[in-house]
Amino acid sequence: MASIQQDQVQLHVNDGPLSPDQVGELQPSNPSEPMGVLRAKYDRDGYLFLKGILPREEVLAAREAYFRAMSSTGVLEPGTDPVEGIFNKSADPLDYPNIGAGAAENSRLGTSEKSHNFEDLSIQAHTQDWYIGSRDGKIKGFTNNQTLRDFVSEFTGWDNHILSLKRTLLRNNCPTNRAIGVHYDQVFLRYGEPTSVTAWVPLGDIKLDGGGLIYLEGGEQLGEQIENEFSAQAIADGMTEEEMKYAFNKNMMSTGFLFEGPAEFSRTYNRKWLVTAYAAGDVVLHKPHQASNIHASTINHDREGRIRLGTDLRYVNSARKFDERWLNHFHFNDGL
Ligand SMILES: O=C(O)CCC(=O)C(=O)O
Ligand SMILES: [Fe+2]
Repeated sequence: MASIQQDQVQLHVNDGPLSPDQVGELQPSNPSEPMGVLRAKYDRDGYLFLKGILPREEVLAAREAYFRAMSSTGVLEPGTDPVEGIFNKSADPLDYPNIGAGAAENSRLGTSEKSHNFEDLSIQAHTQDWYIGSRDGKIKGFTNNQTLRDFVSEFTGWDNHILSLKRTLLRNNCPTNRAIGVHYDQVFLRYGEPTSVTAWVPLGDIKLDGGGLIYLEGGEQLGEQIENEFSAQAIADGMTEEEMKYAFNKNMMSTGFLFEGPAEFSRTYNRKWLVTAYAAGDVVLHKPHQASNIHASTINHDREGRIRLGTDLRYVNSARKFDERWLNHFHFNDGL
């Protein structure tokens, strides 16, 4: 992508730098385009990058609430405004791990006492009023965002059957920390039909090198190829067909990821990673199945030390079979 080379922005993933020929551009859509057009793009690309679908102020208010709640951990640079989410220059990023970035069965990533405190607080954030709303209904809560819910309900045609899953993940990518590996979401939602919709919501602006999500270009045939490789392996392992259906993990990393390193993955399968800068208010909808969507994240190298915060909200059709393990808030060792 020309602009990336001109700007000399080097993108980094878990296994090193991405070279310019491994990178393409994620295509934006305007939420006011006709639904038919948007649905066709989602079916073709496996993602729909909706620019500015949410009010910027609402997203920034959520960012601010999150960092206010986390500030006692020392994660923020002293004297900076919490909404900026600037990482403390004198802190060690390893004391501030990115929950959900790859520990087996969502166990802790951190090893220090500081990191455990940070992880505990990051988990508590998932049940705070600003995020899930207050019991008395006075505070609506970011995850109950009506604009997004209405959009997904119309977009999918699920209408009143739309259900937003309680299990979500607020992901705090501090500069240089490990990012999420190569995966598709159905692995974690496999007790349901592969029709859920993930809404990946950046909570704040994310520069190109600020640790945003990246999507693999044209996964269609690749998904099939990977599936066939899995099946061959499963048969070689002596699995029955029923075991095979649920045992994706046996053929993958213990974490459920396809691969830890996006750079090598792109070289092996000769596919580009589609990248972009994100603004507060943008949302990417993506499909859960490997035949249509494989994604990962870059490592945060924001020059101002801005922490990348995002959340994944998931929607399902409650009239169909969905993965009920997602009806509880995220907690460590929840087996997902
Ligand atoms: O925010 C991230 O790093 C990962 C998000 C993700 O994989 C998802 O929303 O499905
Ligand atoms: Fe994902």
